[in-house]
Amino acid sequence: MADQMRRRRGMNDENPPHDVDPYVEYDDFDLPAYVGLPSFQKLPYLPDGKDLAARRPDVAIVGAPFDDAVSHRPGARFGPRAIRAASYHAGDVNSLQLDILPFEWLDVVDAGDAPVVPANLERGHEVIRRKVLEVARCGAVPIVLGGDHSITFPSASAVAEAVAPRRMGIVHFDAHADTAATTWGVLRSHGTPMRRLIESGAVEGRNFVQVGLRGYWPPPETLAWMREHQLRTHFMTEIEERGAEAVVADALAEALDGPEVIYLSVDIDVLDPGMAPGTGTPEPGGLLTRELLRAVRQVVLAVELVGMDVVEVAPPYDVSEVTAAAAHRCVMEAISAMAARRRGTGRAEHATQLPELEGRP
Ligand SMILES: [Mn+2]
Repeated sequence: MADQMRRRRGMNDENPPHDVDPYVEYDDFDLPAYVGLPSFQKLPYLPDGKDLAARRPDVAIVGAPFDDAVSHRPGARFGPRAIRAASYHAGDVNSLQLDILPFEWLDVVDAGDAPVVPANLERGHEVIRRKVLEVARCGAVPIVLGGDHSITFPSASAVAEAVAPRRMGIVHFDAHADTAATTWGVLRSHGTPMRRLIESGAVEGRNFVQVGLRGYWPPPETLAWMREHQLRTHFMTEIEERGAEAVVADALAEALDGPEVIYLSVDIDVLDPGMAPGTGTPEPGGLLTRELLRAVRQVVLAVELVGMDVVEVAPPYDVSEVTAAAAHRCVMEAISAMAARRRGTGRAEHATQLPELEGRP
C-alpha cells in the first residue's frame, strides 16, 4: 500500500491525495531531478558490495570516472557524474518508445563508482574490473558509465568471467575501431581495448562486431589484423547506404554466431559531433541520436544483455549537456528494453524496491 501511495506522487499527479501533509509529501525518488543527490535516476545508491549481494538487483549502474588512457582531449573522467545528472525526470518514468514503466519490472540500483585515483592506469583498470565483477557476480547486469574507452577492457573482461561458461558476443558502436596494437607503445590505451579483449580470449574476434566506423583511422595494417582475427566491421558508409536498422540486424546476428548473450559497448562518438560534441575525439559524419537510441532498443529487445558501457562523454566540451543526455538515454533505452523482455516473461517480482517512507498513511 505504501508503495502505491509513493508511486502516485510523482511530477504528474493525476490523482493527488488530499489526506496527507503537503510539506512532507514527497520521497526523494519523486522529488524533481535537480533536488537531492544525483544517483542515476535517483535510484537506490548501494556502493557497498555486501549490500548488492544481499539485495541481488536486476541491473546496477557503475561509474568508471577514468580518463588516464586518452590519446587526445581528456575530460571523460567527469562523464559518470554528468550522465547521472543529465535527466530532468524523477520518479517512476514511463517509456513512450516501449510503453513500459521500467522500474515496475526491474530492480535497478546505482552501485556507485569504481574507486579510481588519478595517474595510475593499471590500478584504475583493476578497480574497475573488480567493481564490475562484483556487480555481475551478484546477478545484476552492470551498466558502466565511462570514462574513456579503455575501461571496456576491464569491464567486458569481468562480465565475460562472470557469465562463463556461457559465451558472450560484443556489439560495439563507435567512430573508431579501438583495435590498435599499442598507442605510442602503451598497451592499455583507449585506442586498444578491443585488441586486448580478443587477445585475452574474453571474446572471439568473429563475435566482435563494430558499427559506425568512419574517418581516417585505423591504418591498413590494423584493418588487416582485424580481418585476420575475423572481426566484423560495419562502416558508416554502409549505414548511409542500407540504413541503421538493417545494419544493426546483421551486427546482432554476427555477434550471436555462437554466443547466446551480448555485451554492448557504446562510444558516444559514434554520434555525429553536431549531436554529441562533448567527447574527446569527435569524428564528423556520424549517427543521429535517434538512430543510436533505436539501435540500443533493437539489440536489447532481441537478446539477453549481460553488460553494457557508455563511454567517452567528456563534459568539458559539451554544449547544454546534450552529449550527457544522449548517453543517459542510451542507458534508459537499454533498461526499458530489458524491462520489456521481463514483461514478456510475466515476472515482475524484482521491481525496484524504494526505501520505506516514514510517517505516511
Ligand atoms: Mn571508442
